[in-house]
Amino acid sequence: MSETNASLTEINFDGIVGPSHNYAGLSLGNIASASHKGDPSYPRAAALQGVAKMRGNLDRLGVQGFLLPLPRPNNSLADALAYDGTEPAGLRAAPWSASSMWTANAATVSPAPDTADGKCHLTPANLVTMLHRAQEWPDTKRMLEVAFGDRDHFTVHDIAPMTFGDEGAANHMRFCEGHGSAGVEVFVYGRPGGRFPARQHEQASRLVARRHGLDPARCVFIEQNPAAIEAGAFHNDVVAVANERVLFTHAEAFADQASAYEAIRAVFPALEIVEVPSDIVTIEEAIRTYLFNAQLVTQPDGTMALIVPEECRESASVWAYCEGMLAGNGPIKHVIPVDVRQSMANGGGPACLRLRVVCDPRSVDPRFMLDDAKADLLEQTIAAHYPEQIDPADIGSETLARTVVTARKQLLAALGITQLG
Ligand code: SUG
Repeated sequence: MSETNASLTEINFDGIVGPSHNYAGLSLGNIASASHKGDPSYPRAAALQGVAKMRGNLDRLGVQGFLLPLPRPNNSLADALAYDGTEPAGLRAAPWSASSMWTANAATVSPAPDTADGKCHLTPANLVTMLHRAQEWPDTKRMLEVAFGDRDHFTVHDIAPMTFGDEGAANHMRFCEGHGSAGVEVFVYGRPGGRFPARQHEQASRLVARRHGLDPARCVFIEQNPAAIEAGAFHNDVVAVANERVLFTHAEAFADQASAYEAIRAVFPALEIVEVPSDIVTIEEAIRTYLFNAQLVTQPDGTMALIVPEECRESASVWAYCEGMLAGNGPIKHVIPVDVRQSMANGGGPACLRLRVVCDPRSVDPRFMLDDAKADLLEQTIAAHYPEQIDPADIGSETLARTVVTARKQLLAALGITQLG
């Protein structure tokens, strides 16, 4: 294996939940989104849950970043949709979506040890499959260019051409001996034609790998199991997660499970697979509880922890599996439940809420790095300015628009970020 660059660390950049967080049922194929459609949402609680998760990870890992909510309502999208009252409600809700909180879909990231020019490459995701998500990339790209503006260390690319759906890091896994050493990057794509859209296209994954300057011999392209997509795994990160040598996966994640393992092992022989069998946790229960939409992290003492949603603890089969796993001799030594229920109700677990970037923390714009004082500041600003509740009928209201715009402005002002107003 290549040498390790000790200055490189994995940083989780969590999306701060935006003040317009709501349940509009916009994501076909995402069961939580569909089943919570029309429920009242609680943006203040949602954002505070997110900050609490970040605080926990800051304590645990010593480093934590964040990305900001995007400007909402998006008036230019609203104008483009030419409302006259005949449009479906989903079209009215799209410009209000706070979906950029799920930063696992913000971009695909290839860290410096994997790339030909030794820089960290980021390609913002075009998210073309869903209208409410397709509006994100221009603002996301601008933000990535600020947060990762140091051109000696980072290259932020254009999005993939819109013909090819790209949903970013949610369909990308990286295997390595340690985060600072050269990795093997695994891209998981869906084949279209099923009941639900396959949101990650193979050619998007392949062009991202080429433009990031990855060694083709250290890239693996794997098809997602169409049955998993049918069951509601609209991204690979709903059924599998990787960290260093470890792949934690459901037995039905990939179209051909054995060949997928073989293909990764062929280029990364140290691979350790923790496979959860279907007769222990069904794919439906895995998707309902988001056991795999977990953050699998290496703690400073070298042990691995799995940060799962609280919903896992409430499921008899999932929790029994976790307890059995901890009693065994596997690589995952801790399972830590966190409360992100407001995000979960829209299909976003702990892993959806973060974008992993392996880099030298000193190369990141410090305004996007969390410390305790900034966590306090975020909490105060959220508590003072975020709406407590949004009912479906509030979407489109002038009063709510003013509240949402002001809350975001206050957040940016508190953090001293002026470029993204
Ligand atoms: O794109 N939900 C998001 C959830 C994204 C989860 N991300 C990862 N798995 N990485 C989505 O489907 C629901 C919005 C609504 O219905 O109002 C939504 O967009």
